[in-house]
Amino acid sequence: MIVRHLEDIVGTDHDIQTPTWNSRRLLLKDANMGFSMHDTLIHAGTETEMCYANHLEAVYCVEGTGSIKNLEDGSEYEIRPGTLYALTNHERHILIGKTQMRMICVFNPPVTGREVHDETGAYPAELEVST
Ligand code: 9YT
Repeated sequence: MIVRHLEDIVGTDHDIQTPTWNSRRLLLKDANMGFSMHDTLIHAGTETEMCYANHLEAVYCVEGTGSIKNLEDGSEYEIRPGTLYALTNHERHILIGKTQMRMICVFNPPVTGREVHDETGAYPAELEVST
């Protein structure tokens, strides 16, 4: 069994910072759960374009407001606490934080740790972990 608290992650190398988001990686590939789980902050007033070519991702909003635009068909959805979106077909999308949004993110396959988006908006299929 694994028991962790967000406080154990904040400020460590499992707290990944980018200009538009900050991902606190609670559970990674090395936990052998088949998924990873992150507590992510999307910064207020930002837009992030992403396309997870190598992963499926489900995202559940617990704080803040914003929207998601599906660039495959142009559809746009409001996000508020209680909203879930699941990228079932690796959709290219833009995530817009109106206020700071706190999102619980689950990735399948799990990320290994340090991933940030590459120039295509994806994470690599697998990133080597240095121990
Ligand atoms: C919600 C979202 O896609 N944010 C970008 C970061 C990513 N979810 C992560 O690595 O936690």
